[in-house]
Amino acid sequence: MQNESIFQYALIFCRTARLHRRRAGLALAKIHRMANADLYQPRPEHKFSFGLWTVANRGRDPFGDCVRPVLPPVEAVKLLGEAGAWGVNLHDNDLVPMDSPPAERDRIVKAFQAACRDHGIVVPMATVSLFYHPVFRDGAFTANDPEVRAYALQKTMQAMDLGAELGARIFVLWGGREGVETDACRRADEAVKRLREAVNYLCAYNLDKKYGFRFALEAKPNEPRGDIYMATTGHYLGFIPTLDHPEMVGVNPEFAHETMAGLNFMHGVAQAWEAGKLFHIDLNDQMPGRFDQDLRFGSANLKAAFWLVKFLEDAGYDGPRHFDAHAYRTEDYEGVKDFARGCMRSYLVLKAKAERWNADRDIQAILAELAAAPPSLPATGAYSATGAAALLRHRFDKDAMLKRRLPYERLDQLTFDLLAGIR
Ligand code: GCO
Ligand code: MN
Ligand code: MN
Repeated sequence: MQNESIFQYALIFCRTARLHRRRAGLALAKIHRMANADLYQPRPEHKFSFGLWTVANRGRDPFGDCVRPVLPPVEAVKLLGEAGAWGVNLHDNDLVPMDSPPAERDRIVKAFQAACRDHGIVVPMATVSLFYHPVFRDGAFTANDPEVRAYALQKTMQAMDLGAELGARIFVLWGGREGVETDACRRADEAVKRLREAVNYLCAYNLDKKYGFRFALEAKPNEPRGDIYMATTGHYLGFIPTLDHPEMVGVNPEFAHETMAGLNFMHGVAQAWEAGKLFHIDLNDQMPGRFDQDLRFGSANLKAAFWLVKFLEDAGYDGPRHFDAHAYRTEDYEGVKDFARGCMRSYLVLKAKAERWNADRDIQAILAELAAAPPSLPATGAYSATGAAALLRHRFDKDAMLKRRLPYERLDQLTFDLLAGIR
C-alpha cells in the first residue's frame, strides 16, 4: 500500500516535472524568438536607407506598363518609417518635377521635410537624374553636344543645392547614359576626359558652396546603354586619382551591377574599402547573365550576400546601407513594405550569421592553422638589403610546403551548414 502511494506520488512528480520542463522549454523558445526578433529588427544605428525611386517604383518594364499607382514622396517616407528604415535618398526629380516654378519647388521641399521629421527619417544621400529626360539620349557629361554637357552640369548643381538643403552629405553620380551603342560616335578616351572635366567642375562647386559633399561614383556595365564607359567599380578606382580633388570622390558599388558583369561584388567592395573609397553602397540582388533585376537583397545569391555582409561588418563600414532594389511587379504597396522589411531583415540575419561564423571554434581552428608560418621563415614585410639577402639564402622545402593541408572543402561546408541553420 505504502509502496503504491510512493509510486503514485513519484508518477505525479514526474508528470509535473515534465510539464514544467515543457513549459520551461516553451518559455525558453519564446525568449529565444523574442531575442531573435529584436536582433533582426532594424534600428537607426544600422543606417538602412532606400531610394525614393525604389519603394515608389511602379513596376513598369520595357514590355509592360505600371502595376502600382503613383506613391507620392511623403507617402513613401511614411511607408519607410513604418517599415523601420533610417534614411531616404532621392534624385532631384523623384521629389521636384523638372522645371517646377521656385515657389512650387519650395512648397514640395517643405512638405517632404515635414514628412521626414514626422516619421523619423533622414536624407543621407542625394543624386541627380541624368538619364530619364530624352535630352540625355546621347549621355550627359560625355554627350557630344556641348549644350547637353553644360545643361547636365547645371542640373547637377541644382540637385546639389536641393541635397544640401535636405541635409545630405553624400552625392551619388551614376552615369547610366554615359555610353554607346556604336563606338563610331566618339573616342572612348575623349569620354573619360569629358567626365573628368565635369567631376572637377562639380567638386569646385562643392567647395565654393561649402556643401561638404562626398561624391560617390556608381559603375554599371550596360543598361540603359549598350555599353557604359565606367563599367565597373575598378574602372572608377582607376579614374579617381586623376581628378583635381581625389579625396572628395569615392565609389558607390552596386551588387547587381558587378554581378551583371560576372564579377565578385564583395571583391570590388573590398578593394574600394581598402583604398578608403567606399563612400556609399547599393545593395540588391541579381542573377548573373540577366537584365538588370534589382531584386530584394539576399534573395538570389545567399552566399554572395553573406560574404558581403560579413565583409562590411568585419571591416567596420559605418556608412549607409542603401537598398537600391524594388519589389516584384506582382506586389501592391503592402507587398512593397514586405519587400523593404525583407531587405533589412535579411541583412540583419546575415549579420548574425557572420558573428556566429567568427565565433565558431571549428572554423576558427582551420583559419588559425592556415595562417601559421614556420619560425625560420625570413620576414618579407618591408624591404631591407639584409632582409633580402636572408631571403635569397633561405632554402624552401617545397615537399614540406605541399604537405600542409588547405581544408577549404571543410571550411566551405561548415559555412554552408551554418547558413542552412543546422550549425
Ligand atoms: C540603376 C542604378 C540607379 C542609380 C540611381 C542613383 O541601375 O538604375 O542603380 O538606380 O543607383 O540612379 O544614382
Ligand atoms: Mn542599378
Ligand atoms: Mn544603383
